[in-house]
Amino acid sequence: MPPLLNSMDSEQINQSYIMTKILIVGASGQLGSVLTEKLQDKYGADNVIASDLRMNPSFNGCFEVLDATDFEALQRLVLKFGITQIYHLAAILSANGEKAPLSTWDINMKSLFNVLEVSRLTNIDRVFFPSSIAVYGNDAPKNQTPQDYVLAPSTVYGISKVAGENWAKYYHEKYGLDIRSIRYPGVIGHQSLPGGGTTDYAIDIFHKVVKNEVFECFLEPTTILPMAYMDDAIRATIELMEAPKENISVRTSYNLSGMSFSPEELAKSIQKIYPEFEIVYQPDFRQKIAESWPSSIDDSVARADWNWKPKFDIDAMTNVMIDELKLKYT
Ligand code: AKB
Repeated sequence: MPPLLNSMDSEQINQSYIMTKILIVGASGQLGSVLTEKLQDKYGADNVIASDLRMNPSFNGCFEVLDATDFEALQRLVLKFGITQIYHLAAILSANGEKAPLSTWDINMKSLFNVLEVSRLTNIDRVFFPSSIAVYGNDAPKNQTPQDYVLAPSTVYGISKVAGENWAKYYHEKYGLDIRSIRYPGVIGHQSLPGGGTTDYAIDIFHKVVKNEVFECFLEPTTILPMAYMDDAIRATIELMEAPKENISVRTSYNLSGMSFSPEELAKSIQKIYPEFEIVYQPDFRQKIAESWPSSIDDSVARADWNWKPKFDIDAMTNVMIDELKLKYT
């Protein structure tokens, strides 16, 4: 017989945690790997099913190989585990997407359609779909880009995110699917490596710093982009997913801001700790992508709807990144 809970314990147990079974699609990626651990801590390792294209031998917990472009395979997994929530994180990012535009569109859209349809057919409670600052294009105001400005992206990744946001809204309005989304800025973390984005330089730079190497930056020194520290990005994702339904006024995707900086400003922040650190600039095709994106984002709607507030600024983020990566490399 299970031990009896005292009244305090039973009050503390949130019924929805007990009933929740989460599937993470793209769990080995930059965000997925960190989010998976956070959700395991919160909901229990048995209630979180991580999935990705290839087996992850070092993974602790329940892992399933899944190609999210395969509708039947996705549906089988959802039914097998009695999934109630899906976090769909798999996508080809901005820089890699420009190397293969048509297959990027196919992969990003097919996997999203499969998640939407399986969610509708199996009555999934809640879905998370990541969008990006890449939904904005050259014509949008660079500073404090508003939530509701016209979306005219310049990359295939951005085009797939705009389409995805509209499909999310459509599934919400037509079928009542509770799908929620954030337009992520560049996310910077020490736990995982980035995978083919334009903001990747802001992670790569820290690996070079702690290895005492010169960093060759693929963006111009003064190109300012919106960024967020990983802890803030993960907290935002979970706070949005746990917010009461009636608070969610945006069914496309929420603007989200952490901090904004240029490569030059990041180098200066690093040089406060490593004065000898050297950066050189060798801009490539990613410069044009970065130039088409906002420099800073107006996230006042997220702040008003679900109390979003970032905790990390550039120096706080630099300190943690260097401390954590020093541990990793020594
Ligand atoms: C990318 O650079 O493509 C991503 C993003 C901002 O969506 N990190």
